[in-house]
Amino acid sequence: TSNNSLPPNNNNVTVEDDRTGLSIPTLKRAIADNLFYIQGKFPTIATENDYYMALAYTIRDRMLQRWAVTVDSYLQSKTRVVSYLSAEYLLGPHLGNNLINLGIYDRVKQAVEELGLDLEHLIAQEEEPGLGNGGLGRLAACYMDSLATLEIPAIGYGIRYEFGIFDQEIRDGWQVEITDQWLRYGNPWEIRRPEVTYEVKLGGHVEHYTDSHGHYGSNWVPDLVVKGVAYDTPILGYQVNTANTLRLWKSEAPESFDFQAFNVGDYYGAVNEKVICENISKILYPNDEQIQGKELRLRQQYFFVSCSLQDMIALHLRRGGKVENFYETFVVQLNDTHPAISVAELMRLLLDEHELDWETAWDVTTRTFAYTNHTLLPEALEKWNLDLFASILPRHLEIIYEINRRFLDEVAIRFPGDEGKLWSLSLIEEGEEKSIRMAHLACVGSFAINGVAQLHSELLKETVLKDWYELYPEKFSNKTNGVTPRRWMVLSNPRLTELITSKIGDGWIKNLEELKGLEKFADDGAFRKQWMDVKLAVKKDLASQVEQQQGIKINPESLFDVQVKRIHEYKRQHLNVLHIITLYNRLKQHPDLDIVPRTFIFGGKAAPSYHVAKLMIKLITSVAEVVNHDPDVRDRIKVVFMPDYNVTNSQKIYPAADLSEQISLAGKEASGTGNMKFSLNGALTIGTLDGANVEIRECVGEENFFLFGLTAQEVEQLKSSGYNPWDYYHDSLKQAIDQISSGFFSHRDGSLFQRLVNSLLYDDRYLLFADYHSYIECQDRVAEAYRDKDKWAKMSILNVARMGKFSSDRSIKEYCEDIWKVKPVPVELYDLCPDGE
Ligand code: Z15
Repeated sequence: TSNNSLPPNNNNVTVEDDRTGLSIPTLKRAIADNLFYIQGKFPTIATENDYYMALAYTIRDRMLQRWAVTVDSYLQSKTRVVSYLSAEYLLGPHLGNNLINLGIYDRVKQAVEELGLDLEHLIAQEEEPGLGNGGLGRLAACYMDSLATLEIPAIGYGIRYEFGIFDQEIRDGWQVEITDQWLRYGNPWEIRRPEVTYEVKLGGHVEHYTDSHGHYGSNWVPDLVVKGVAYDTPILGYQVNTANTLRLWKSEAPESFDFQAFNVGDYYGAVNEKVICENISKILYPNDEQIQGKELRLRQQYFFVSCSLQDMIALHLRRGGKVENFYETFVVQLNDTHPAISVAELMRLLLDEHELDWETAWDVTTRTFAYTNHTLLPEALEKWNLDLFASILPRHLEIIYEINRRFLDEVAIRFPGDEGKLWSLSLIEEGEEKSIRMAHLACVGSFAINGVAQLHSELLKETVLKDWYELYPEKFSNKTNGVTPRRWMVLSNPRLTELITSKIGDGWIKNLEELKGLEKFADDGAFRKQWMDVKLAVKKDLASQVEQQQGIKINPESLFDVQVKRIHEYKRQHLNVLHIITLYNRLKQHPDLDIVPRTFIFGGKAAPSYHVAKLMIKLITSVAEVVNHDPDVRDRIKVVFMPDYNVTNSQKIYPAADLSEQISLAGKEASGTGNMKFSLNGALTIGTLDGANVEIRECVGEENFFLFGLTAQEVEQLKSSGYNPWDYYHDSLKQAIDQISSGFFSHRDGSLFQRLVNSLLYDDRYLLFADYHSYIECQDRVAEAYRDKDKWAKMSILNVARMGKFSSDRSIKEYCEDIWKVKPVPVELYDLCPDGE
């Protein structure tokens, strides 16, 4: 069945079902119906949000048949299901995406218009589920979209945080965090499954016993039991029947609580315990690539992992499977080490709850898991303090010790007499503070280990996982990240989508390599003109939004130079700032200098406890204030910090960019995925040879990519030969730094940015100074290139035409073939209730 064709309107159907019909009169009736029967409002008093809710339920109704049939067909079938375990899902709003994937966007737009409403306004009502921090969570969301689109049986497991990533406000140039309240007005996309619950133990101690057959057993006596309740959200594929499930766990107190408290009379104690239980899924930790080792975070990780594995085992048994064949039903992908406790938890479930012997349990476990590493930053590698770990997961500590003992025995045989190997591979880090190395647990328990871009995967094997690669080379592979063209093109850039489709048809939406077909239009003058017209129209949209929201007038004809991503020293937003100051100083020195007008756009959140990152935001806004108001600049440069960068806002930003800033220090950004979204929307990249930039450059052609900076190898060499930032501290760089530290941008307050300046002058871990000159020189080339609009148009078209590789569909196909060994299972719609009973 095609989603684009009109619903069957044959002779025996005169009135469409209000819950499934797709004709415009039916859609209108359904919206009005939901407005009254769900929101309880007449049109006269309904708010825009009421209408959004009514529309959301109308669309959900149209997904339910696909969803129920998909779930049912997986239960019936014998094929493997991919289970994606992630502590974060940065989904973005559902409504627009579901309309695209159902193929009914235009029709619903018309229906809504006929009701006197505007679809874009309604879509804008949705509060996005910000259940992630940045790239890692967004990748999980893109992968869920591709899994469904490719008709792969899959389930995503995670945590239903009550408060997602904070909302960011900028006050006096500083970041202020505001609690996210995405559930405030209810969430029409999720369904609570009160019958799908599991108990999760925490704390306490372990008792050992020998049963009547002489078998050893362990009995974990917890001091707290929490209940996980499933909340399911359908994830629809693009123009297919598959609707997979995202199952997020909410923590609650078990029912038995109130009862116990009543008996004992300890009312305060019981309520307190209830609060402790509910706290587990309350809030997302707002750090990206920065661990804090907090107890609650470990509880969160274990909580969702335990619920998910118990659920998988239950589903496997329901399919008639035997527990020792678990891996035939599920292959479990660990999204970083956040769910790595899975390895110990599956062992515990198999040993203690299902009474398998160690060898069988270990065999099942190591056939089940695969691990994706997302970072090389040492400060982001998860370690748990041993005492903390023992106090929450005493049984898992025993299991980890036993895994480690057996593993190190093997290592000792492989590398006789090599004490160093034992130290470096051990799951336990010895030293002043003992800790558990979660990446090592993930490596030992997984049959596959991958990085997220070619360079990253190579560096993994040479650095943080070197010893593991030596031991198990066959486990390692690369799976370069990708992004979904449905959200990041079709939904966010309808103008470009239409232009591209008018030339090459719409096959590219599912098969992104078809964008290649645009290459032959790159020299077509009329097409270039249309291309640049689209870009200009999109830039005007963003410009008016900026003016409306911040009162800053920006010139849509200027070069939109954009850096949006989490604020982090390794991503080097401050290098971008140094370029702005350099340009500003040139203008001050030569007021009539003919420069290419630029608008610098920044966006991104800083982890609340990451002081230097917050100071970087203050630096951007301070430089903006000076530059934007200096009459000598004559509006030739403008600097904008877009507050509250999130999925919703980003959908308006990527399409409007001319230049994409991907300027991390080589070797630090594992992949990046924003880099792909920009280039796919026709921005050119200025970037280092880092992460997926390397592959993007290979694909789009080096002549269509602005490269600068040291390579990862050169970085290593420079660091080992003793890097000294003072060697680079002269001329325009010195001038810029001295201005920052003298208070030029901070009302003569010379102390404000001192920590930031000192971190550069006396350490400069991310080699800003070493890359500065190369960056400035490259930016000058960018400006010159932008003067020739026709040439620029060609480069932009070629970027898009050659980005086919970076679809998350391609990434997922590689996971399916190389790691998961699963094939598409098309879902046929059938009536689950044939007699209507
Ligand atoms: C995160 O967003 C990423 C890695 C991490 O280890 C954590 Cl904790 C969070 C990002 C990488 O920084 C980025 O380069 C990559 O593209 C993304 O994960 C998805 O793989």
